[in-house]
Amino acid sequence: MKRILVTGGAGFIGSHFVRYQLAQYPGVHIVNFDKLTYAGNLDNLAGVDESRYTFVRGDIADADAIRAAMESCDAVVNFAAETHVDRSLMGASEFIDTDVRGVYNIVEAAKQLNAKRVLLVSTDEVYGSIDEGAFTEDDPTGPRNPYSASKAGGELMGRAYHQSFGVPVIITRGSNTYGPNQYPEKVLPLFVTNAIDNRPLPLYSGGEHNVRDWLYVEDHCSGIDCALRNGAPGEIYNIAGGNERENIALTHRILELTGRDESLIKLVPDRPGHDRRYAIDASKLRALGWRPGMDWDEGMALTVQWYQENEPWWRRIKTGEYLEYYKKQYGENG
Ligand code: NAD
Ligand code: TDX
Repeated sequence: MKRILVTGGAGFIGSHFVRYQLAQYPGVHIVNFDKLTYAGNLDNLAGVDESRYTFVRGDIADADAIRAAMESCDAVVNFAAETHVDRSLMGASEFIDTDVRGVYNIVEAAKQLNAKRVLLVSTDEVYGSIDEGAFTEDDPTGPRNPYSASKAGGELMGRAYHQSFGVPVIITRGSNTYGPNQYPEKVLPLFVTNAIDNRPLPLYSGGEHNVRDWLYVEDHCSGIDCALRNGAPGEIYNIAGGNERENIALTHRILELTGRDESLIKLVPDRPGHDRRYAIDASKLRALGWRPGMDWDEGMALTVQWYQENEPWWRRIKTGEYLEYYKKQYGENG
């Protein structure tokens, strides 16, 4: 793989993946194809080696544009997606355009161009909620919100293209990811940046019952890379962080690291259809040699420190469209 098309490479995980590829594989050239939605941010890629990196602004829902970008590449790794559950609950049209039709366009272009590898980055949310134990790749999917339903739709199209036409599609399902450069609508960067500003942390439903498994962004990238290079076409690989935390415990850790107290916690009405717990078993990817490297306490400390030291990055985001969304989601006094 000499030229890899990375779609959605200006977002949170995609931008770390671009840097990861350039650092790990000196012979690789990356083409980053990104629509630059509200979540896309070229600041995330400041300082990358331009001699081995090309940016193309485009929409994966545009079949001609994605096909043209794929023509010069051997493989494609898709990060491009509408990714926020709360936004999908306000309206899912863009989720269907990107997460379903966009993925269809990618696998169709891959079929036409005989791409060597197509890796679709998906999510543990497609399994739905689990009270005990952990999902394996053989378990049926049961998405329960419009975001995860759209991601599952894209996955199914990818699997169908492998079955029907032999397109070498590999799917990864990662757990909740955290680290630098995450758009501050997701709970972790939202709470960290609000805590820095001494503003309320809007915790849904008390946060005692909801559990997420946290995966450091570099570990998510190494997991995707392992599946891309060592995985088998047609297969699905879970990527788990192994750090299950109740939301309330996560919130307390953020308060501790930012030097704030519990008075900032604001209990707000629950998210509709809120999945209680996500948990996945990553044995299949571990059998290919992947291991997460980041310790939870260290990862949290590094992440909080990054937001403390990079205020201009998130203050630029917390304007305009962001403030409108915030008001709509959390109310005038949020
Ligand atoms: P993000 O929201 O930070 O970034 C998404 C990127 O995709 C942005 O750069 C955006 O401009 C781009 N994009 C959106 N629609 C596009 C389109 N139609 N055409 C081209 N580009 C488009 O996302 P993220 O959190 O980095 O997630 C990346 C991928 O990983 C997604 O597929 C997501 O479903 C998956 N995932 C995320 C997590 C998580 O916790 N963040 C966990 C598991 C899986
Ligand atoms: O303001 C909030 N208050 C709150 O209590 C927000 C935004 C979230 N929460 C809770 C809801 C969840 O239990 O925190 C938990 C995490 O919420 P999100 O950050 O919105 O993530 P989640 O819904 O778990 O989905 C994430 O993980 C899987 C990503 O957004 C997806 O893109 C990924 O696929």
